[in-house]
Parts: sequence; C-alpha cells; structure tokens
Amino acid sequence: MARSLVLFAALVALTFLLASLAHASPSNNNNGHGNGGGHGHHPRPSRSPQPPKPTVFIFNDVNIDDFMAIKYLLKYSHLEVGGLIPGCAGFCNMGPGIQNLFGLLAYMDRDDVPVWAGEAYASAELDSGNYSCKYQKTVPLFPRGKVWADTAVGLNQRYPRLTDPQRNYYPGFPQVYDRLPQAMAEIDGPIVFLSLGTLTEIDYLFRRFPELKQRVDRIYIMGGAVNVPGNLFFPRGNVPNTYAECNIYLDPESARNVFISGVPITLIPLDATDDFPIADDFIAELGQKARRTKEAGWVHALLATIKAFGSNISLWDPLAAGVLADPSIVVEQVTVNMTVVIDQYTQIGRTVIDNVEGKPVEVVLKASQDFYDIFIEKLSQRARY
Ligand SMILES: [Ca+2]
Repeated sequence: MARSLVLFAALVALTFLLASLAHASPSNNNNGHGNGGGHGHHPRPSRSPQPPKPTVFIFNDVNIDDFMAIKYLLKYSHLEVGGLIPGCAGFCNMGPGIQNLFGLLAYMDRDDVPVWAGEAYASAELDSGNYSCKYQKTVPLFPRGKVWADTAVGLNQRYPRLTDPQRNYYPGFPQVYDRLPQAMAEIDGPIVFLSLGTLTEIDYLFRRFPELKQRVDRIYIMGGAVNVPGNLFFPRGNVPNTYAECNIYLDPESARNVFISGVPITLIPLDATDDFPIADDFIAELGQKARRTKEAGWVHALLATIKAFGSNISLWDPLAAGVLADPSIVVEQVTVNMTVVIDQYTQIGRTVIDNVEGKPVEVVLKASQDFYDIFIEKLSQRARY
C-alpha cells in the first residue's frame, strides 16, 4: 500500500516536472556565453539557426600547463576542439606525449577528439638535416627535465589504462600533415589555431599547404615577451639571452615564418601571463573545489605537487586558452607589426616590432585578474555544461 502511494506521488511529481520543462524558456541558461547551451529538445521554429561553432585545433607541447589549458578548453560548449597536435621540438617526448593526450581525452570522456603527431625537432634541424637540438639543449627543460612532461609529475597514473593499440605512438602514427587539411576541408564554421608550444607544425602546414592560410581565421599564440624580459633563465640555464620566451626561442625560424604569414595572430606574451603567477591561495581555492570534478582535482594535485618541488609557474597556456574562449578578459591590447629575431646570438627568439618586415599582430598586454576565478569555475563545472 505504502509502495503504491510512493509510486503515485512519483508519477505526480514527474508530470509536474515534464509540464514545467515544456514551458521552460530556451534562454533559461546562465552560462554567460551567449550561444552556449543548444540542448533544447524543442527549438522554436521562428529562431534562426545558430551559426556554426568555431573549431579550435590545439598545437601543444604536452607539458604541465598544456594539460591545464586543454582540460579547461574542453569545458566550453560554444567551441569545438577539433584535434590535439603534440609538437616535441622543446619540452616533450612524442611517445609519452601522445599517450598522455589520449589518456587526458579518455579521462574526460572525449575519445572523439583526434590526436595527430607533430615534429620532434625544430625546423632549423629538419631543414638542414643537422639534428643538433641547438636551441633545445641550451634551455634546461625545467628542474626535473622532460620527466615532468612525460609523466605529468606522476599524475598520468590517474588516467585510464588504454588498451587500444591505436591510442599509442606506433610506427606510422598519423602526422598532422596527413590529417589536418582534410579535417579542415570538412568544417563549415570558423577555424582557429591555438599554439601552446613551438610554431614548428603550423609553419610546415603553411609551407606545404599554403591554401590553409586563407582558411584559418586566427592563431592564438602563447609566446614571446614584448615589453618585459624573456624567461630562458631557468636554473642551470646557459643562454645569455634575456629577451626571448621559451616557446618562440625553441624554434625561432618557424615562429618568424608564422608571424609574417599574414594570418591574423593574437599573441599572449609574458607581458600578460606574468600577472598570473600560481600562488598558494590560488591552489587552496582550487583545492576547495577539487571534489566537484575530477579535472579540478587533477589540476589541484598537479599544482600542489609542483609547488612542493619549489617551482614557480604561471597560468601561461591557460591564459592563452582563456583569451581564445572569452576575449572579454582582455584589458589592454595593441596591434603592432611584429617579427622574430633569428640572427643575433643574444636576442634569438625575441619578439620585436618591425615596421619593415613585420605583419600586424594583436598583442595582449594585460588581462583581467578575474581569469583566476574563471579558470577555477570552469574546471569545476561539468564538461560542456
Ligand atoms: Ca606549452
């Protein structure tokens, strides 16, 4: 008897719920990003169709802040992540890098996103055949070397074990040049690139498929230092260069080619990211929300581990992803004609204003401190809410 009463009450509640859902306004989502949502089952016929979402391809060097930026960007519903391209001219090794990216995607239930291999060397080596790692070997790759990237400071153990041999780096693994042009041809909406490492792969894509330059709406680049010093002076570093930033320095020739390619560029340099050091209170705040989603928990564990090593890092790659996803966080931006120095020993990789050879680049000089909160909020929300 009691059981049938409960059943009846449940049925009444369900009826009310369905009735209220049927009258719910489609604008009743509060994600603050305009064309987000899109999950309504009864679209009003009078509404014009939504424009296609931008598709972003993420060129990355599979390092600690790349993981953070990719996880964060996968939370947004108003853009699609079309593919991940690891480039290992600098901080990563290709085998572990590819495995970790597939692990990250499986962890976030996003096995639909493809991974295509980039290059393992800078363009100067690939073009000359002299694989001397001339830039890479002068930069100590963080205190613990590439091991940091290879294991995500041990946190790749939290990713699911992958049993599919295709989700690993194997001989003949698809390269970005084999897959990206076709993938781009099948996309109707805007296409943007996000570069979180060296510009090697984008340079070669434009060299081999010049028509792609017309199809890329904008490249967002984390890199460069315009009015602030560079960051090559890690412990044990031996580069007498106080101007260059790592991503640009590790393949300056490619960076220069991309900067003068004529494709619209938004640069998020150290000028902007220097304002976003990761301090203890930020880690503590993230820790308070670490249980909400496994991504927030993962990034909290990552930052707490890195802090325990005594290393100072900033929201480098996440801020570049943040500007792409939500340009309203930009506080100060200038457009200048910019190139990259490739021929002066103590300034190689420097991003410079050059009104002769440079092409216009939008340079973000300052972003809103709100980004700290935006980053934590996004990470602690369910994916693609
Ligand atoms: Ca990176």
